[in-house]
Amino acid sequence: MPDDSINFDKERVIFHIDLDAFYVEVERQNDPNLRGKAVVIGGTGPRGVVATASYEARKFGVHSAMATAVARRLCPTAIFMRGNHELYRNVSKKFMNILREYSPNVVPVSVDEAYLDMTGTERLYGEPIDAADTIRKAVRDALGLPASIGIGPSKLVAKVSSEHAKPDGVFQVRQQEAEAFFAPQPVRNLPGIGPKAGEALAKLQISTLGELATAPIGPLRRALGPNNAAHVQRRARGIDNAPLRERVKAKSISAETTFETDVSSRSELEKSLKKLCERVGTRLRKSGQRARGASIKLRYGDFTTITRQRTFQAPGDGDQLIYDTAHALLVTAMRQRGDAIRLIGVGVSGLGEQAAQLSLLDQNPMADSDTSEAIDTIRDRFGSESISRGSV
Ligand code: DCP
Ligand code: MG
Repeated sequence: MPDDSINFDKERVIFHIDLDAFYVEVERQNDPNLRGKAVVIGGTGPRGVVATASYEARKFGVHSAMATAVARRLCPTAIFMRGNHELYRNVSKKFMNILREYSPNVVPVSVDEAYLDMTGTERLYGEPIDAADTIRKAVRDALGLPASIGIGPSKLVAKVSSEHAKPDGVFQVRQQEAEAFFAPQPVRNLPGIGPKAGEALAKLQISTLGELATAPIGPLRRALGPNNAAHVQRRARGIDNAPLRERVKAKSISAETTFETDVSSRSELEKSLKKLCERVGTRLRKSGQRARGASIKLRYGDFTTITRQRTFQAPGDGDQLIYDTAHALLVTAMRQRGDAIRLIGVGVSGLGEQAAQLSLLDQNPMADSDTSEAIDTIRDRFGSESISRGSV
């Protein structure tokens, strides 16, 4: 079937389900005092970053990935707390298992988000809207968590619809409605259009999906890449024939920056390193995985490139852990060669959910201490394994 031919009669029924303010709602299950209040979860130290905020806090402009210090300024009355990632991962597993009772084809995409193929389930669950309410109720009854569901003929339309379903709702868009539904939305609402693509499009005076859909292809090719432009333009019209299951879980996650002019100042390099570590850490936690180690990449002014990596004492997903490891690697590398740097990158590898086997040890408050026996136990159990398996 050519990419943009649509068969309206045989529309698929795809659900995109996403839990509302996931970390916050899990915390509210444990502590009802948090209900109805502005709650911000994330790093609470001076370098902390917001993982998520309750909808009450979002009204003040607080959002994911913002510095916690900024969030405190915007919403000083909010309750700030560090998260319990182990708990969220366990809840996430239960959530996915509930979904599997309703469709044999469930594709988790992050800790609190999945696609379900509900095509042909009408006889079992009725109209898609009713099936969605049944699933939302099942999640609410079992876990106490609010969920939103977008329904569409494709993953793309379902995903964009679920944003409109939030919070705690259902929103359905059929294929013949998709183009009109997409047209007025800002380009950044299209999954795959990040800050860079958004900026490139703004330079072409393209701010909505309707404008993107009808823009001349030449400049778009230059802005989005020659192979990408036509594909993005079809998606901007709400056309997506991608199968449900296509993404392989990443084995590593990395981010890098090229400086406009080469940098040799340590403090400036540390600043960039910190940002990169947070970006990588966010993506890692969203994937619901942990890493066994971190690496850095440095390219010098003469284009020679080095990479250095180190295994964590125990698998983890914290920004601080990634930063501390990457920073130690940077300091060592700079001692070996102090030349100005053109590009700096950070990565995490050895990703897996198996790392969560550490749960019991994790809850040991001693596990934070380098000298604790718990850490030694972890080293014994996981140190050699991580070496023999390499990146899983
Ligand atoms: N998360 C994170 N860092 C980010 C984004 C998210 O640690 N930059 C974590 C916290 C979130 C969870 O992932 O609770 C799920 O991410 P969502 O984007 O689905 O955000 P929420 O579920 O919190 O809110 P909502 O989906 O209602 O917008
Ligand atoms: Mg969510």
